[in-house]
Amino acid sequence: MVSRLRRTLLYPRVTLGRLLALAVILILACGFIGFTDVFSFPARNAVGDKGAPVAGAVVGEKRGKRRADYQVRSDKVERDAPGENGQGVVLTKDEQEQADALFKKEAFNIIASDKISLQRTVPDVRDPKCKDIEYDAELPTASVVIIFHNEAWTPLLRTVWSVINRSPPDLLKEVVLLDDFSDRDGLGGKLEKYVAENFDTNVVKIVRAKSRQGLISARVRGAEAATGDVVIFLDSHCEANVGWLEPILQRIKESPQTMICPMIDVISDHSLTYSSTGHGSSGGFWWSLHFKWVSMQAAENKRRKSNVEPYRSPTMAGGLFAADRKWFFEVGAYDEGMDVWGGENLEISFRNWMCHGTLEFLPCSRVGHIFRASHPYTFTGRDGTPNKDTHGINSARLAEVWMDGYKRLFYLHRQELEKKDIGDISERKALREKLKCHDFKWYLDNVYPEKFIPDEGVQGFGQLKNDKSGFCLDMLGKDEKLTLNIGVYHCQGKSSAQLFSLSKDGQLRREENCADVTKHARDGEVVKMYPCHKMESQKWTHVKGGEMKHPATGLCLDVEGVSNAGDVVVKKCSGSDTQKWTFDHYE
Ligand code: UD2
Ligand code: MN
Repeated sequence: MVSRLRRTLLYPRVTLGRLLALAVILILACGFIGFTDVFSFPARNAVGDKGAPVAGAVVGEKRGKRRADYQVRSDKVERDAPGENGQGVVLTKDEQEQADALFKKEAFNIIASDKISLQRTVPDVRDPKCKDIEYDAELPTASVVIIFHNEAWTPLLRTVWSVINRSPPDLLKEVVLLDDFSDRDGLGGKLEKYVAENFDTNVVKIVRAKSRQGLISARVRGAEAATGDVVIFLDSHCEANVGWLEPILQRIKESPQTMICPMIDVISDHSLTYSSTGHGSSGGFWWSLHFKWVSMQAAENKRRKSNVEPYRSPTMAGGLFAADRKWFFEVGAYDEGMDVWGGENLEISFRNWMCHGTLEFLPCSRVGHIFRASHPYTFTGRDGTPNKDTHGINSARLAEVWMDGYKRLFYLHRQELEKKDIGDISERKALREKLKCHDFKWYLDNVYPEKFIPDEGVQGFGQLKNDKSGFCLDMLGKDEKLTLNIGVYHCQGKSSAQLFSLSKDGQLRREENCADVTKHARDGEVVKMYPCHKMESQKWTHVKGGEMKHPATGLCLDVEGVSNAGDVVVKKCSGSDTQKWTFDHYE
């Protein structure tokens, strides 16, 4: 193509066709240069010669459309520097020892992080179709609120740089760095100096809380300081990917009561490798009110025409989401009676759904997050209580305000909280009244019909007892995220470890896992819990006081020869007393 064009230009044999072609090329070229800023787009939010844009933000602005491909790359970072393109960092033996020693305090590999440029690039892990989507040139503006308490320097600044370098300047109103009363070295004057030297301080603003707020109130302080149309919250150890912002703003422009979560990619806490979380994950919860990743709801999967479309999620993980700023406050911001950490993610999810909003995950918007196994800060409450169970108390507040009768399922897991002082919740109850929100049953029926309710619409539930031995089925305190054997234990009364249900379609199950026996099982085989599916290895038949039979193998649940805290087995059905079972409740 190029050589043909050159030949044409060098040896012009003027024909009408060629003249016309040349005219079209000229018009297109002028339009392109005139309508876009590809060659002149400065890194407007950064000060000085910090970077060069590699792609234009506004493509064909005159046509009112743009693509999500804005990215500034620092001239000063070598392409093969440690961690570039989201690679992990390999440490020397000495460095690794240092990192290991610091891991407990920092909860991640700070030595690896410190070796990586604050402006490293990350792999564009979006579905390629995302790059073809056109967004409006005119979009609402964003305030990105990054809250932090004693965050390490490099993850914090890398979060800021990733936002600055990968957000079109015309859409990024500001970055609010909300310091939740940190007392770590470097986060005071040094941070101010760094921000002043490296960013436009009209864009990157530091706001300091005067006392420790906890992450929930800290976010509200951040949103109060924000002035953009849309407020986007990020944890202080994130990396925004290419094109992360445009889809969020487009969706909120179309639907201001929708809260939006970008896909949360994983930055390894050990190597700092950036990797894609894959596709189709959605937010759920355990009845203990811990957040849980689940697969996309079947109805959403069916409804969507393309896998780059946004999809509805029953809940969010909490840290990374966007809302129309006015709507965020209208729908009640957060429950500021919640302290330090935990529970607010499910609270805002239930509340937004129940009070006439929606919640969506956006496959084309991706932000990495360092998932840490512990917290690099104390859990001292605002009332001075050290090591406060803030997740428990915050969750009890949410259960009391939003879950109606279903709070019974939470208290089954957290009996000790039922009588605990959880503070005043009258304001939150008044909010629910004022907004005329739906009830929790509406939420379960309409937003999360896939959520299993252990004591509704089942054949039987409660403890499953064998009278002969006095044993009940029991998970024996094992981690149910792992596949494991079902045990038996002396019946304990009301205990979440002994709560089982027999569903209408014959699953002997807990919240997520079902009792499973393979068809090759032999007499005396143990029974395992696996994620529920509808296949025959997980089907059981039972009548009150009788056997619990697994028709696919013809075997029956049995405690013969099993001792306390041992594993329950399946044996040839014999009608023996060790094969007779009774639930507390039958429907
Ligand atoms: C997850 C969320 C987190 C929050 C939490 C439940 C993601 C990726 N993260 O835990 O945002 O919703 O669940 O509460 O979904 N911080 C303060 N003040 C404090 C404590 C923490 O400002 O008193 C900051 C902290 O510096 C960080 C953010 O809050 O930027 C979240 O804390 P985290 O990263 O320890 O929480 P995480 O990711 O384990
Ligand atoms: Mn986090």
